[in-house]
Amino acid sequence: MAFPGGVLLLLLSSVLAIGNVKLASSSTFEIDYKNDCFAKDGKPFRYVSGSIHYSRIPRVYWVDRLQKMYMAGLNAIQTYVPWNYHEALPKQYNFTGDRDLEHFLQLAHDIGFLVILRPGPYICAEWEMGGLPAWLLKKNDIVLRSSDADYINAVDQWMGTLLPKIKPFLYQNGGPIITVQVENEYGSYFACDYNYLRHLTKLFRSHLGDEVVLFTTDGADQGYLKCGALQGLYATVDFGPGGNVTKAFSAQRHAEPRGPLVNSEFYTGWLDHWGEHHSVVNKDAVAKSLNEILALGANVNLYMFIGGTNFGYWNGANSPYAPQPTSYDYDAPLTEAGDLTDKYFLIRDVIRMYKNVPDGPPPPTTPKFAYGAVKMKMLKTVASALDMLSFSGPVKSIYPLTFIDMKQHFGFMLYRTKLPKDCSKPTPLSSPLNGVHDRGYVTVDGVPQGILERDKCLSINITGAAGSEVDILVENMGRINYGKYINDFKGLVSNLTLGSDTLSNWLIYSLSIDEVVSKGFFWKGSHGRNVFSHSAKLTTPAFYGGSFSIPSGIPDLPQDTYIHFPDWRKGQVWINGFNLGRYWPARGPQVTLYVPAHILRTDAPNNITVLELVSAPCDSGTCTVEFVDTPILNATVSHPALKHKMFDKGDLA
Ligand code: 6GJ
Repeated sequence: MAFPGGVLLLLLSSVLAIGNVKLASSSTFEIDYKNDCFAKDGKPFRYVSGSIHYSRIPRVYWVDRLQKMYMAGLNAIQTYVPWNYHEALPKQYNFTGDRDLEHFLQLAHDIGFLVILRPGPYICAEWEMGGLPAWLLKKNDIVLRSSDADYINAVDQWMGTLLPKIKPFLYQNGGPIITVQVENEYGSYFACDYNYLRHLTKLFRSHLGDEVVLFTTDGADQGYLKCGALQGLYATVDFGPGGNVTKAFSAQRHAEPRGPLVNSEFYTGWLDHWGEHHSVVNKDAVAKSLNEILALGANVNLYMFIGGTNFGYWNGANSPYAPQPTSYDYDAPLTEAGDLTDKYFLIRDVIRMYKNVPDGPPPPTTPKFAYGAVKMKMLKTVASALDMLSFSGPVKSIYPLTFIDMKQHFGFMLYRTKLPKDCSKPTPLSSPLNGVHDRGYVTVDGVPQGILERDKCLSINITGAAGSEVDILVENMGRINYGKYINDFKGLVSNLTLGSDTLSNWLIYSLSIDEVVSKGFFWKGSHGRNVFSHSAKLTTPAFYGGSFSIPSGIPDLPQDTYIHFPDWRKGQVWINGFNLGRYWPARGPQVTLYVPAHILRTDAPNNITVLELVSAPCDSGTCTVEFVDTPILNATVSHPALKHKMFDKGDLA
């Protein structure tokens, strides 16, 4: 059959194009059900992987951490993609700087790693709302992680942006990504919506093609696999050290009678919560169970190999409400700051029994520098800075509005009303429905009265004359990342009562603190004076500032450091406008915050801004912060508020 020239050229080019795709990469990564293993380019393959979350490590340190992981003998890394880290507002995407996922994947590839990618859309991970963006809650009855039409539309839009970025990095296309996880431990979630999992499977296939191995991960129990596994997705399990490895894998075998054994999260450590003792996991127990897993020929991902940091407001929480700290050290083989530990070398020795470990030493632990004490001074109380912080002024509302109502997702919001009656005698200010999400710092005419706290303190006594100004600064401490309460609304989510009366007629101030701090506004204008509470244990929530210069003439500065808050209680800290995270030494276990060197500068003073919420040591105390070279993550914790008492006196720590 004769073809006109143009058609012939088109046919030829399409054959070549198809050929090119195949020719460009004859790489294959499959499940070999006959030999119960993975097959990479047709040969049996077992991965020994470690979890690293790029969203918790500054971009400047990605190579250092990845190289340390490579020198431990790992041949793969596993990472989550937090949706809310890349789409802060609907269709406003950010894949630059510390969020440059493609650069991270390319670095992993260049270093020689394969990649196990976990794009969610939900990821758990002790990360704010399990990675889901808070703006989903605009539909206040949305059923997250289900076939809810609004949720699915948002997921389709997000995955339609993310997955095309991922496709070129698939192993089949010459990249490092060998497997892709769908959802995350869905069997632990109440919805058990198979149509949702089916939709995700179709969605991932439509963007990534039919070759990539898609898998699920669930707790190692048939109960979890019942709702977490789905035909067409390879079921894997997760479990930590100290248990019966064979029994744990038998749960996977129930779902996958043939194919590779896979532990997708072998816990090398564990997470912390504010007010609980720092979690540590015995390195010998980790080594013993790892050895048993590898001896079975199983594939394993060590969760976490490096935990890193929940900078800013990115930490999640568990329920009953228990937020996680800024540090995600996780007692992992590499510390939050990337330091090598005994656990690292012990794990490397176990891996060396089963596969080649690169010769030579890993990159060394980075040096830490103690820049010393920095004098702080009070800049402004939150109340006196409202004109700066609340660009559009207050919203009037008879009853309180939530963060979502106010179109704010993170940080702090100020709720103001007037005392409707004389409270010259201590009068209970209460949240009968436990609606302070998550902590409310209460002042009357600027005088601190106490602190309301979700699930811990639902009532405090206040005093003041009728008509006095009642301010409640509400702090969002991080959205629940696991379980059925991840639709975690913030702010005053239900009414407050004064005595037996419901408070009403509110002025609600959305606070753009990060923007104001980054522009250095607090340093201008007059500096306020503190107001102490009648109990003299509290100070009015206020901003404090200080600056320090990196000494010249000392080689290799700036170096990493840790910031310590002697006699401060709880707050947020920024350095040169970078939101380092939350400090809460009064509650612990974390006392110091990791300061990566790249946020410091040598060409100008380094500006420190602290928002102290409970009590600052600046009228009689030291009023300094201190840069030290050793972290404190395991302070002893014992606090009355930790007994989960309701209707108890405010947390004065
Ligand atoms: C994993 O399941 C999760 O997939 N996991 C944890 N489970 C939640 C337990 C709550 C009481 S704790 C550490 C890990 C990560 O959250 C991981 O994302």
